[in-house]
Amino acid sequence: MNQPVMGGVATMNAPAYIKQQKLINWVAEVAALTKPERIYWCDGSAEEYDRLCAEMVAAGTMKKLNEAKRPNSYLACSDPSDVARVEDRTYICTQTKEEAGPTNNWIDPQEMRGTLNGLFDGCMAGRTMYVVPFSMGPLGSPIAHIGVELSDSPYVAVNMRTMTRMGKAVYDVLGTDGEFVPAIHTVGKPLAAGEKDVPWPCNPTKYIVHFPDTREIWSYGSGYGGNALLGKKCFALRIASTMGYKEAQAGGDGWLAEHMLILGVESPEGKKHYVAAAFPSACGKTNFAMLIPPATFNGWKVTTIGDDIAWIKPGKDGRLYAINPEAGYFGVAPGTNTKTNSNCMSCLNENTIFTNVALTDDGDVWWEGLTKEAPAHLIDWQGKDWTPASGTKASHPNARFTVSATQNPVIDPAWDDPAGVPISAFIFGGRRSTTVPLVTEARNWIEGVYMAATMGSETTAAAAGQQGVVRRDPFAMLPFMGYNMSDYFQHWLDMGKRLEGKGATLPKIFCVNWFRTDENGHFVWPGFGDNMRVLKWMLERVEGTGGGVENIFGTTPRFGDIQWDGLPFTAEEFETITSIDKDAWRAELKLHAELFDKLAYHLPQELKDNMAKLEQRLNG
Ligand code: SAT
Ligand code: MN
Repeated sequence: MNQPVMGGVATMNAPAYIKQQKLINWVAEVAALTKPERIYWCDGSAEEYDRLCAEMVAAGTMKKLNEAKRPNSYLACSDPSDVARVEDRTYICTQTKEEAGPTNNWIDPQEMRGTLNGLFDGCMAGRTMYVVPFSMGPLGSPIAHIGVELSDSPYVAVNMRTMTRMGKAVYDVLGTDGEFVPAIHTVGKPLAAGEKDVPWPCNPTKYIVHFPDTREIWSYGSGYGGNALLGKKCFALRIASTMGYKEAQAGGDGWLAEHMLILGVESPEGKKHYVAAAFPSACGKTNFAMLIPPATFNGWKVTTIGDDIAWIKPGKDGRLYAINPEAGYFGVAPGTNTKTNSNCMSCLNENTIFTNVALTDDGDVWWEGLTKEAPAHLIDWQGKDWTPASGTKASHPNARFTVSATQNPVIDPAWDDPAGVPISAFIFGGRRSTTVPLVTEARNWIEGVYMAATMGSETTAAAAGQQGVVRRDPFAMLPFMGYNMSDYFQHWLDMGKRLEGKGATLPKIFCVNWFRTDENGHFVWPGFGDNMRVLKWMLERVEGTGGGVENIFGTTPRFGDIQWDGLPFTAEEFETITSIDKDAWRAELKLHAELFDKLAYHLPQELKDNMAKLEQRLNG
């Protein structure tokens, strides 16, 4: 791996199995700019993963956990300033500001290229540049796409191996002229000759930049997941959403890149449906994707296709088919335990990278919520001694695990199927302590798109910034939209219209809220496995057997429409989380109107009409 340095630029030594000259030229160009000491071409092998991890242990970036307790697992602790996505440093650089839309930071592409060329000049000095080939989606699937990330972070290389289909086989799919998304990442901390590295290099200046027209991604200054694992939010959401939209603009059916989990539900009679559900970051997507039905739901099975991102494309039969472009889970550790997500806990038994959790005295990991009582002594995520009396959190609220999907005990047999799975229902959910009822079914596609477009959620630790304030988060895509939000709404509406025109039955659309609280601020709905009760009702609605009543916004279940056995939940409690407070909704509609004002450019007329109807019903 130690290749010689020639004239300040590492030699290429591209492996013979790479047949694409365009790719090799691009790597050479980036190396000429960033000036790494050496270039390393990742092959994705287990041997390579183990070696890179061992090197990071030697460098102090990771600790090897107790092999007897947590085989082949590691703990990485980041710089305290580099713990979450940086939305205010994330840019969409389209030709015009309108194309990026009012929800994105925009800078003229030429100007941004100038800035980046300056920042990236020599940024990898003294480091290795890893060439990381990856497929988002099953290799060779008609819904999948390929990317290549160049990064000076070995942490990125090993995480990408778990999170994507990474390695040599990608080059076979690429061939001599296949397309790939070029992604460049640096921690932004060049090393001078002889300079000692720090355990988690990063830079206070950060740029997460997307050029949708050329599908390029440039990321500077952060080693944190969503900023650095460029296959994830940058490619699979921001760039991919643009790709799907442009395909429709060019006259095709187009496709959707969504911030959605995908799960399968099978009834005791063997009837199976797949649903895709969008929630903002750190609102329980991973838990929902691995849900264990209550004991009284004999014979019901929930299986996982994906926990964070869905790529969705119309099939020949007019139905929407979804794949999980990822191959692993980058989930939130705090709050995860055998009660909230026992399947996830099984995933984490081995072969896991933990980031920013606490270290126990016997070389294992701990985080808030793992056990009722904290251990008497820990090393916290910042490397300091910690006891329950410390008064601080031992793990960071956005601490994460990286684990392969194949370790999920309830992985769906079709999770890797190149054809994807047909979607029967979309679910949109936010974190709202008031106003939004437990579950509502949209009466039609337009009403559903309206619900998703006007979704609000209280902010979480997944992004830097203030937590717990309600912000509009359309489709849970606010931080991940690659183009103009109103054009995206139109893309959804058009997709529905086109498919309906072909005689297809569209997925039903539901809006949920697991997070309503009582007057003391306590969650009323038990959530987790009990969400199965809501899921079952939704599937009954899909099949046309479920009961409900129409209200101002759509259809909601009555107390008697939900299966309650095994849960002592009263009609009064149900009322607390399903009631519609007209005054609260008048205030809510004002916020919808504010959002629509902000998104006025290209805002679909259908959504304005739907809002007018809502206002009428509310005041009528
Ligand atoms: O963006 S990350 O993948 O780091 C986590 C999230 O916000 O969902
Ligand atoms: Mn996410």
